[in-house]
Amino acid sequence: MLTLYSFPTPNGRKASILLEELGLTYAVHRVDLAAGENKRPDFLAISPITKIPALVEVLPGGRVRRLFGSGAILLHFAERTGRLLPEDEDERAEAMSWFMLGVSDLGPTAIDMQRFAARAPDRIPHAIDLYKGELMRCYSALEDRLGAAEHLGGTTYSIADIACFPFIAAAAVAGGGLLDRFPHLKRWHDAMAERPAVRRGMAVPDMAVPDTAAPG
Ligand SMILES: N[C@@H](CCC(=O)N[C@@H](CS)C(=O)NCC(=O)O)C(=O)O
Repeated sequence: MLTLYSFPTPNGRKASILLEELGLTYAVHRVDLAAGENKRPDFLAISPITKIPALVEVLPGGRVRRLFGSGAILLHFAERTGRLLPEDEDERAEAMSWFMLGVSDLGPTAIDMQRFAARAPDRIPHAIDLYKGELMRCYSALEDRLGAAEHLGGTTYSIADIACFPFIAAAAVAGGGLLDRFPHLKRWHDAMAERPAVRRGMAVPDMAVPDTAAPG
């Protein structure tokens, strides 16, 4: 029995895209970040950093396993199922590199950019310029890679693609013409957005209400 703890954010959507791609059955518990539900002691026991996504699995015999952070969730299930990571060692190394870029560069930079550009009480031009520049580095790297390969890992669709897609999708709808400026990123984004599991996974956090099961 799997329960995903999530909220409609790019990191939240990564985990549900993964679970949908793997066809796993799971329940979804909405942790309302706006209401501070992530700071409650019951959630702290699942996610020590009090961030979503997190996941709880009740194993046979009643033992409980937790996973917190989109990176850990994606990697754990890719390894466990033997899916969504290339078999070829070179391609796997490439996929791992882009997976980490999604988790440790693209995601945190996009979140910090949002914090300084849209939510900071004072406008700090240096911080905004810094994060804008860092985001451009991520987009340019992705653009170059996707000009050379179909998927981030190479020929195989993988957790590297899942780790990056929700942040690119969010930037695409935020305006600014991101996808007009990066044609290879647009080709990849549009192909990802067409995948049925990606569509379902992107929508899951929006549909989840406390203690309800996800469809499928
Ligand atoms: N390293 C984590 C970061 C997760 C993260 O930043 N989650 C955000 C939502 S996208 C969150 O829960 N924020 C609540 C908070 O900062 O209090 C991951 O990759 O999942």
